[in-house]
Amino acid sequence: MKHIYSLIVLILAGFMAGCQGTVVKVDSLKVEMQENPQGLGTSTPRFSWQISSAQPDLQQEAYQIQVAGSEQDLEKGNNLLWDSGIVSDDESILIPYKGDALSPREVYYWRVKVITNQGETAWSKVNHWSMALPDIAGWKAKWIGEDALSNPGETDKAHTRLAARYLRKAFDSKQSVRRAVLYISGQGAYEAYINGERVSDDVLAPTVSWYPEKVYYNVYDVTSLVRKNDNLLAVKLGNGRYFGMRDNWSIMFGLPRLLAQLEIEYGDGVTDVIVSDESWKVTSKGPIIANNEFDGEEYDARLELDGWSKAQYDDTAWQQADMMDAPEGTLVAQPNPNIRVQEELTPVAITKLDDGKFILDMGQNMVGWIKINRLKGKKDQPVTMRFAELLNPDGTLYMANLRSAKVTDIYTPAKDGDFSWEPSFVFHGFRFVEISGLDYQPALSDFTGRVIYDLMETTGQFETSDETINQIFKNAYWGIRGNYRGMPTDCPQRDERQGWMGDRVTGCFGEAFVFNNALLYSKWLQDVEDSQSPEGSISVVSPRYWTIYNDDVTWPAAYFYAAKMLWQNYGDTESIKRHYPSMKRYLERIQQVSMQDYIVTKDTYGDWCMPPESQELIHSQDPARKTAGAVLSSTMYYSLLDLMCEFATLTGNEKDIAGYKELASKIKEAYNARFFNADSALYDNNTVTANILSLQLGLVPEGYEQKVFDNIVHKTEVDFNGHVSTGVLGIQHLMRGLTEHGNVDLAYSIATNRTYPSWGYMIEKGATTIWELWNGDTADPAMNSANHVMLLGDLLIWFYEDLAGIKNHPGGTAYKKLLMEPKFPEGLSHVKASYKSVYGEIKSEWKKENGTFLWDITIPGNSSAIIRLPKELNVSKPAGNGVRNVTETGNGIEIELGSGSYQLSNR
Ligand code: RAM
Repeated sequence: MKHIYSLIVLILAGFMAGCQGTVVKVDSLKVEMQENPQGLGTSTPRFSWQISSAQPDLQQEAYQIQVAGSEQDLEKGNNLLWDSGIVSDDESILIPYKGDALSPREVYYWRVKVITNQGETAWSKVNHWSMALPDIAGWKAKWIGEDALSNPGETDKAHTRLAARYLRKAFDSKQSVRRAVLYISGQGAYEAYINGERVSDDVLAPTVSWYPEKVYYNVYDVTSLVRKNDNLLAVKLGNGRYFGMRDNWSIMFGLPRLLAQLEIEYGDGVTDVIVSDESWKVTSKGPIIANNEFDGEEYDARLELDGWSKAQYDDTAWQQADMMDAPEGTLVAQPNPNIRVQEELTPVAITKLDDGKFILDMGQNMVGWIKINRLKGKKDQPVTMRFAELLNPDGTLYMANLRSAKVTDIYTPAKDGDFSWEPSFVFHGFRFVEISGLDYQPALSDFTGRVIYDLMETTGQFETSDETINQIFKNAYWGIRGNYRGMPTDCPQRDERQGWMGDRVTGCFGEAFVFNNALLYSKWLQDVEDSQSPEGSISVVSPRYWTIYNDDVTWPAAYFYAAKMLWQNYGDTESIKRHYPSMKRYLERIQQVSMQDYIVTKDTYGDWCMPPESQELIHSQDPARKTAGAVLSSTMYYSLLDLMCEFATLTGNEKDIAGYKELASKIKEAYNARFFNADSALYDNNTVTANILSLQLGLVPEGYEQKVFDNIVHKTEVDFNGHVSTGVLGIQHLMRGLTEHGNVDLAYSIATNRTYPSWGYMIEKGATTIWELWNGDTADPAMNSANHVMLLGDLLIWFYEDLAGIKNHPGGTAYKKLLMEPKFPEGLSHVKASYKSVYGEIKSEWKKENGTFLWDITIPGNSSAIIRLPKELNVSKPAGNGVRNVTETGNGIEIELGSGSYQLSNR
C-alpha cells in the first residue's frame, strides 16, 4: 500500500552507523563570534564551536577548553591560563572565559575537546585571538591632523567640502620584527599603509559611532609589513561622518583626525612604539581634493603624491602635523567588523546619450562605487561619474529622489593616456552611472561595480517554485546588505543614510536568516544607548547624527526587539544585560511624558508609508486608512512590557516583573475600553494595522481573537482585493499573523501579487531592491528611495519560519531546538531553504507534486527538531537512528529528530 502510513525514512547519514568507530569533529571555532579576532576589548571572551559526525543524533555531553599564551604551551598543556576541566554541559556557544586575568595586547591560543553521545573528539585545531590596549592608559599616541580649511573652496558650511589629509611618519626598525600591531582610529575614515601596502582590506574604517560618547579604534597585526631598517607608516584621512556632509551641528564634529600607535616587538624582547604626534608630516594638497559621503569624491591626478606612502619620498613641502583635540567619546576597541568590498559586478549595458554622455547599467541596484579599470583620459579633462537608481523616460539619470546629494565622482587626468581609479571615502546607491568627459565609447570591462557592506557571512539561501517570491528574496538580499554600514541605515543614496530605528523593528529578525548580523546589531544597540538623552529619551535616528527625541514608541521599539533578536537568533544575551537599565529608563520616560490614563498618546510617524488613496501621494490623508497614533503606540508599548518581563528574568531583575505585568494589564484594559468595539470585534476605525497589531501583540480580549482575525481577512479581501493595506507597522505582523490564524493562502497571495500594492508590483516595475513606498513608481520624489528595507516587515521571517519551517521551538533560542512545521499554501509546490545557524547549517527542502510529498531536512550537530506535519500528507511513523520520538496526534504526526539528514515522504 503506497499511502496509508507507508513512510520511508531514509536516514541518509545513518548508513554508516555501527560499522566502525564514529569520528566526531569539532570545528568552526569562534571567539566573540569571530574567527581569530584581533583586539578584543572584553575581559571574558566567549567561545563557540560546532560539532558534527557521520552518524545522526549527535549531542554534546561535556566540553573542555584550554587557553594558553603560546601555541607550544597549549599543545604541551603547560602554563595554561585556563583549563576548564571537563564541564558537563550541552552548550557549545558563547561559553565565557573563566581563567586567569588576560593582559592587554597579548595573543592567546585556545582549543576545545568535546565529549558526545558518540564518543569524544580529539583536541580541536588551535585558534587564537588578541586583546586590545588597556583603556586610556595604553595610549601614548596623540590626535593629529591638519587644523585648517586651507584649500580653495573648502568649507564647513552647507555642502561641506574638504580635501583628504595625507599623513606620514618614517621610522626605523632596528632588528627583525617578532610582532607588530597597529592600533588606529582615523575620524571620520582612514586608510592606513605600511611601506606602501594597505594594512587591511577594510574600507571606510572605523565603524561609525556617536563620537561624543564613543570612538572606535581598529587593531591590525602588521608583522609581515614592517621590515628591518627604513619603514613608513602612512595614513589617508577622509571625512566620513566626523566632518559631516552638511553643517548640521550633530553631524559636524570637526576636521578629520588620526590616532595611531604601532607597537613593535623584536626578537630579543625589546619593544618600540611609533605614535601619532607632532613629529608626523601632513598635507591636504594631495589628489583627493574633496570627499563627501553625499556629494562624492573628486580626484585630481595632477596632485598625486607619487610614493608618499613609502619610505623614499621627499616630504619637505609637507607641514608638521597639527595637534588636534581628542574626540569627546571614550576610545573603545571596535567590536564589529568593518566594511569590505564583498562582491564585484560588471555592467550589463552601456548606452550613449545624444549629448555624448554614456549611461552604464549595472543590472542591479547596488551600493558601493565604480572602479575604473581602464579608461583613456586626456590631460586636464575631467571624467565625471554621477549615480542614480533609476532612469528618466528619455534615458537620462533620474536624480530627483536624491534630494541634495550630488553623488558625483570626478577624476582629472594628469596626462593623456590610460588610467585606473576608484574612490576611497565615498559610496553611492545606484544601478545607473552617467559618465561624461569621454570622447569614445568605453567597454563594459572598463568598469567594475564594487559592492560594499559590513564584513559578514551570508547565512541563508531561499528558493521556491514561485518566481515572484524568489525575486523578492533576491531584492531583499541586495537591499539588506546595501544598508549595512556600521549601522543599519534607511537608505544608501539620498542625503539621509541614517540609522532610522523604525525600519528594523522586526526586519532585523528576518535579516538574521540571510546574514550573520549579530555583531552589527549588538554594536548598533550601543549606538542607541550612546544616543540616549539624560532624561531617557531615545533618538529614533541612532547614532544621533539627527537627534530626534520623539518620546514615542514605534521607532524606539527596535532597541528592545533587536536585543531580543540577538538572543533568539544567536543565543547572545549580552545586549539585553548591558542595556536593560536603559531600556527600563526609556519605558519609565514614556510612562511619564507620553501616557495618559494608560494609553500611550504620543506617536510621530503613524503607520508610515501605507498605500495612500492616490498614487501620487507619499502619505495618506484619508482618515479611514490611517491608524490612530495611540493605537500604534499603545499596542507596541504593551509588547515592550512583554519583552521586558523576559529580559527581567534573564538578567536577574525578577523584582521588576510584577510592575510590568500590572502596567500591561492596565494598558490592555484601557486600550480595549477605548478602541475595541466588542459587537463588531473591530479596533478603532478598523484598519488592518489596528486589528493585526492588537491581535498579534496580545491585546485582544480572550474569546474575540477569531472574530478580529476574520475582520482582518474580510477587510483585506473585500476592501483591498487581497492586497496589503498596511505601512511599516502593520506589515511587521501581517504575514505571520495571517498564517498563524489559519489563512496562509491569503498570506501567500499577498506575497505573490504582481499588482499594486505589493512587493511583486515593485518587481513588475523593474525593482531589483525593495522600495520605500508601495507606490514608489508614481509618488513624489521627495521621499521615494528605491532601496529601503522597512516594507519587508515580517516577510523574510515568514519565508523561513512558515514556508521552510526553520523556526526556534517556543522558548528555545539560537535554533538549538527547532520546531519545523512548514505551511503549504495552495499553489506553492517547492521550497528549498538553508540557514547557517550558530550550531551549523539547517536545511529544509520540500516538494509537493502529483500527490507525492518529499521533505529533506538537515539538522546540525548538538541541535534537534520537533517536526509537525498535517494528517493530509499521510506521513507515517518513521523509525531508525536519530528518530527520537514519534507521536500521532489528532491532526497529524509529531516527530522528534536529533541531528542528521533525513528524508520524509509519503511514497
Ligand atoms: C524617512 C526615513 C526612514 C523612516 C523615517 C521616519 O526619512 O527614510 O525610513 O524611518 O523617515
